[in-house]
Amino acid sequence: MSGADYVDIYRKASLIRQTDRRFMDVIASGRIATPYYSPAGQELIPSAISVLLDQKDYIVTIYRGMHDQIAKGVPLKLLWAEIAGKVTGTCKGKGGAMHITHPASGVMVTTGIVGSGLPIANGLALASQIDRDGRVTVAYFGDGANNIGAFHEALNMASLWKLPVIFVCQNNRYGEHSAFSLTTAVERVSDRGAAYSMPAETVDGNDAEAMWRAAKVAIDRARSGGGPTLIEAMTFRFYGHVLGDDSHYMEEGELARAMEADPVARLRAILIERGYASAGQVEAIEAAIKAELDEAVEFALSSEYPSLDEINTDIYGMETAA
Ligand SMILES: Cc1ncc(C[n+]2csc(CCOP(=O)(O)OP(=O)(O)O)c2C)c(N)n1
Repeated sequence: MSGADYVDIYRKASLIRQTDRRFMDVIASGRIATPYYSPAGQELIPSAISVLLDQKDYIVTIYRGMHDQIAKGVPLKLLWAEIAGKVTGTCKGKGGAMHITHPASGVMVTTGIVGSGLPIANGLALASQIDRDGRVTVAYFGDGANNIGAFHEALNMASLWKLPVIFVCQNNRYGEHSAFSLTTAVERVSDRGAAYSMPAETVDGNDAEAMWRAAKVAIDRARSGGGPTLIEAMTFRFYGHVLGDDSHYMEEGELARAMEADPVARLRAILIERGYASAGQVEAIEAAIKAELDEAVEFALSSEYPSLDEINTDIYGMETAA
């Protein structure tokens, strides 16, 4: 991995971190009303993967997937407007954070039903296989999904049909308020790859280079017809399950230790220590992000809500509700 790759990964991770902080501020100030599932702490996973993906490649993700969406390239203004419920958002303000969809960036669907994205990823990958369009699909999900039936069905079928799909479990050690070890019979999610004859590995998702290397192997395999890979990326979430969660169910000191080892701050230090970028260059990257963010927040807050005429359009089930 080159110094330029490090800088590209940091640029994405820093954009995600600043966006997350600003969302928490704006929500706390009452200017946007939404449940909020912060991905802080997990930034390096999709950042390292996305620098290896093409725009045409697909991802599917979950309600905690803002980092995945930003890393894949969803325009910041449209993301902010959608989460603010405005008509200028990716889904005209009617999907919200749970349903960010922006096909132009390859973000095909965001779901709130645990595990439901994996079979959808298979469908996208099957279409690519039939069309021979060279795309790969990445399915992002949490550790909670590894005990859902859809996970097992999707892995089996992807392996059998050698689909160009990569299953990325972002193992932040908790599913809502339940510890991984209390809900999962295997020690590692990657142990489950063997049951489906699927290459699988556990990596440190907070280590940019380890994540990048694992992603490269998986993407090359998928693109060359070698079929799927399961990657379990170990990480931690900094703000609990949902904003306002007091994290009472965590082990004493666990959260403080994770925050001390902040992966974004560590990557920033690596850039400077190894000379991939000077302190001034890193600060310039961060300042440019802040300016972009200021514009996106202003755009979202000053946009309109969908009109009453518009509000029922594109909404599933309105035929019966009318
Ligand atoms: C099928 C299903 N069962 C239960 C829920 C309720 N639920 C919402 S989030 C969540 C925890 C998921 O944890 P994980 O998959 O580890 O993702 P994380 O939030 O940690 O990123 C649960 C059980 C749901 N949304 N869908």
